[in-house]
Amino acid sequence: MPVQTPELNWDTLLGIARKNTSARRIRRPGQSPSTAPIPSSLHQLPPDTILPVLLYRDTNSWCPFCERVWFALEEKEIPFATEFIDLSNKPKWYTDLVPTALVPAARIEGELVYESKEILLALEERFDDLPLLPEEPQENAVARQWIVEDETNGFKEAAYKFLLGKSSDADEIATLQTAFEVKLDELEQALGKYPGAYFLSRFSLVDIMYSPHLDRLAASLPVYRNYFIKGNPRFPRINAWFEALNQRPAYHRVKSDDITSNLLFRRRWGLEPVRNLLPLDLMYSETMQFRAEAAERLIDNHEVAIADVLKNSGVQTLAGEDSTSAFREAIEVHLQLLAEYLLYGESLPLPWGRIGGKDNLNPSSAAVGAIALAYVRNRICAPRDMSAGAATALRVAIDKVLASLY
Ligand SMILES: N[C@@H](CCC(=O)N[C@@H](CS)C(=O)NCC(=O)O)C(=O)O
Repeated sequence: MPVQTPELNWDTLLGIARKNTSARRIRRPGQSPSTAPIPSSLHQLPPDTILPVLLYRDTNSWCPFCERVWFALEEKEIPFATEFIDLSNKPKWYTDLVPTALVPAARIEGELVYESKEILLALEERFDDLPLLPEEPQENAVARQWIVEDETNGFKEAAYKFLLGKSSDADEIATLQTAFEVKLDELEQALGKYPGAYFLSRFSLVDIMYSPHLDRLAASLPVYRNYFIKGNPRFPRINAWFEALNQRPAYHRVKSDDITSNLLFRRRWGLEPVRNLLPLDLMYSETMQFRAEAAERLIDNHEVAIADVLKNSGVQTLAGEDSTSAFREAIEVHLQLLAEYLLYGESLPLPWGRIGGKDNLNPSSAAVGAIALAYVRNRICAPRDMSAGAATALRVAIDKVLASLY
């Protein structure tokens, strides 16, 4: 028996999504980014409390150094507010305030601190609940040494030379790969110094220093250099470390998804992929919590999403101004189909049930819908717009709806 499609609109869809996820974000009408995450610790405070930390970070939430600070704030459950800095057009007040003019910077109980490492250590000093440095003095000294060596051990330099190097000379690339592998071998060894999967005998600032960089490298080296860290038998401890990080809720709040990283390196550094983008992790698309979060974001922000598709996807160039309202309607129908698919999954005869059968689909509406879906698939960024899990669930769902359009 065919499944009956309920009468759905944005409001009822939002209600259904919110029943299935507790993830919420703050709306920022007319600003970029259009939403901001809510720290998981905020509910612990009475409303209107002055938050102890203000984090200055990049508008696109791509900065790995900002991710370090956000990760620590979430792990330590410190309530904080975020101020976004547009790195392509930094405000004068920011360059006047922060000597390096870089992000991240933070106001910690009123005091300005900059440089991610200094911010992490300052948070540790002032908020001693949930410590991220070991108490045992010798291990504490090792931790501090490794944190300082982040600037001098050459890991990041070797990694990004290999990833971003423009050379097409195979020998040169092989030399850069070897230099990077030496650094990975050093990390592999360091991970063996203490028992357990982390750098020290428990999760610490050292893990936080490395995770944003290793995540981006593990996601993008396969695509741009055909080089794999994940699944590489040469690095069993690094792989076990990734698995251990995966168990931490704070990590899932702050991390990027693979596609965001992949697209970033193409857009920002003009890298040419040597193979397809990494396959989407279907685990996320099967988890209702992530599907519902993706749906909640899409539904709550649908006006912004529709305006963005109309303005930036190129769809407007297909016809004159007079088609705007028809285009708008086509985009809206397809985004609503997507939200329904996220919430109802395979139980809906998508997308045709929604519009009364395949024969009722106007070809121009389908064409505009396909553009809108393809655009949204690449446009969303994690964690700027939603968590990495939700972004992955959304991209998987878009592929599914797109595949049923033609
Ligand atoms: N050593 C700094 C590095 C920070 C950094 O490089 N931030 C980049 C964003 S990922 C930035 O602010 N770039 C803007 C610019 O270079 O003007 C730290 O650890 O905080």
